[in-house]
Amino acid sequence: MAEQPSDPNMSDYNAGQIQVLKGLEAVRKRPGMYIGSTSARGLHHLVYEVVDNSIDEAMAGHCTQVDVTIHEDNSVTVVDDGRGIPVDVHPVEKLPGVELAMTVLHAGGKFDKSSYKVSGGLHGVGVSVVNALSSFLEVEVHRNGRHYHQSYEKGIKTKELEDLGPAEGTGTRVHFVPDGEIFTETVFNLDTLSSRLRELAFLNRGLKITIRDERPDETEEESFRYEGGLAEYVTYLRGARPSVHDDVIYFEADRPEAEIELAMQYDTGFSENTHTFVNNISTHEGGAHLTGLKAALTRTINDYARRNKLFKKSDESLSGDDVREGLTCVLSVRVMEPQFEGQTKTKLGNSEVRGAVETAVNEHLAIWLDENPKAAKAIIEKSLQAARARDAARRARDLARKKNALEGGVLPGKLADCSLSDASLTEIYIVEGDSAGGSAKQGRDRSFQAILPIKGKILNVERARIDKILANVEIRAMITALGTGIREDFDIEKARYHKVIIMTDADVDGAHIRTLLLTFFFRQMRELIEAGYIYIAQPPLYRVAKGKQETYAFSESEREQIVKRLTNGKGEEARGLNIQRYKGLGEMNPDQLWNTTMDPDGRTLLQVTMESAAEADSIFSRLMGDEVEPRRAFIEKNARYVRNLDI
Ligand code: 0RA
Repeated sequence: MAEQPSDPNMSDYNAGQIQVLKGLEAVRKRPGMYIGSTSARGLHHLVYEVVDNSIDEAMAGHCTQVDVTIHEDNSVTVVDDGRGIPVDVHPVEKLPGVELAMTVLHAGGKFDKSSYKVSGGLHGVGVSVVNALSSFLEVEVHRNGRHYHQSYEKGIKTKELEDLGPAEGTGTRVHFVPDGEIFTETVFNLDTLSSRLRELAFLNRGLKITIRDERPDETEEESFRYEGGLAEYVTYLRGARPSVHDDVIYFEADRPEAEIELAMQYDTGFSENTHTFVNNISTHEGGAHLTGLKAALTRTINDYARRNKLFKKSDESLSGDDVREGLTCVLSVRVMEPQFEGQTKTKLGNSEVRGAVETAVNEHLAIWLDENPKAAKAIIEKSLQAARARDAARRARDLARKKNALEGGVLPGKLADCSLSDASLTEIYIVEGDSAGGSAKQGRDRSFQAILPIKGKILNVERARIDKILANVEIRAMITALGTGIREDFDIEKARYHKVIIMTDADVDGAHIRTLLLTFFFRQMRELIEAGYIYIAQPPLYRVAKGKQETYAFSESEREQIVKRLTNGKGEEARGLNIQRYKGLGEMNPDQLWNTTMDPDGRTLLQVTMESAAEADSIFSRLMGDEVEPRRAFIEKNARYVRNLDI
């Protein structure tokens, strides 16, 4: 393209016209910069660009109908009944307005500053870009009672603006052939165009948009016109999902920062369907307007529920996700100078719009809820259900995550494992306290006996929910050591030991800890009890020594018998008799612990059985409660669930 004023064909071009040519040349050199791509997407964008101009005319209140036609040759015509592009000669540029619009980048906005025009992103680059990327373009204007015509090739005019004679009404017709040298794809997709045009019709209440496809085999015409605007859009988007309330919530608000239009309706589904638009452009990435909407929704719905006593508990509240579950919502704002940001330039940056939307939604939604108490109640109930489901789901997720972590295979650091790996031969002692654990580690037969010390107090979790129980380090160590997993994931085949021996102090605290452990096994590893893998160690209560001779008593009556025997009936006061009461396992040295409690040849183990799962369940359930008495009763009756084994 020649740019030199000395070029004979260009000699009458002024500086402005050289600028025009440079501009159009830039568009053809880097079309992607202006329309995003030269593939099908960019191709369709040409149509949107032309239609946008007609829509601008409609938004300004001067246009009622836009007709789009795809011709046989894959060229497109867009006709509107707006005011028509001005044709009078511009005083400075000395060219007709329509010619400036067709050749000067971003010329559109220069005509009319008072309307909402799109800018930024790929929109609003102007019809001149379409012109530059078309091998042929003709524009016709009905205005001033006359019919005007002008044509171009690759953005360069091939005819001066011509007056073709008298005409009725006003409007603009643009017919263009996308340049095959620019586009890798030159075939239009009817569905693609239809869905954008339908969207535009919903967004511009009452505007009629038609699309006709004249290509062979595809001849089809569709017409979109929605008197209900966004409200109808919401009904359309909701589709077959049953609604929670009959009427679509709808309002418009005029604010200095933005014109706001919102429509929404809840359905019985679980997904959120929110679409936001700025000046008819879909803002996929959201932005200020969406932020304002979300804040207002959460606040207004919570306020309403609280004011109308629809929460059961005083501290109950609904999260943003709760109040958006099953919501179909379209928010459309019109902003004078929109700032489009984000990866795809579909995020509204204008921060002042946030507050405008938030205030408007707070106000109008509160009024709507007050005026529609039945619908409001249904909406709150739906949100409360969402809240409960979300809570349950979160617990299940946490549980699953924790279970995964427990199956990780890294054995707890406190576990002193045995060397044999055949589970049918091995046993694990779960020992109360680190000091007893130390003695047990020293006294054990390390070939088949593993020791896991646990801190008793931390196990005080009988009334906690499973998520809390599983957050307990001691419990986690135990699950990992046993290797079976818990609950639905429990697998007895993975048990790393076939004897799990609870070894606690022979006092009330010890009994308590034993109860807690049994509760845990019953709830989380019931099959372990059913398989008979759970045992209770029986450490002695007394050591009765006479000289070098030492005997152990496991009960009061046993102690009495021993004392009688060693003193020939004289009783405890007899000299030379040393009676020690064990207050804890820790008081025994490793040898004593081995001899009395751990050596399979000398120990007594009680096997935990379940007379019936139902009965055990009821006992454990009572133990889960706040009352102390049933818990104490259980501890006393514990022996009912165990029977002597090794004797
Ligand atoms: C600028 C000013 C006026 C109309 C338009 C542009 C206009 C542009 C297009 C593009 C396609 N269809 C269009 N319709 C109108 C109005 C000038 C006036 O009458 O005051």
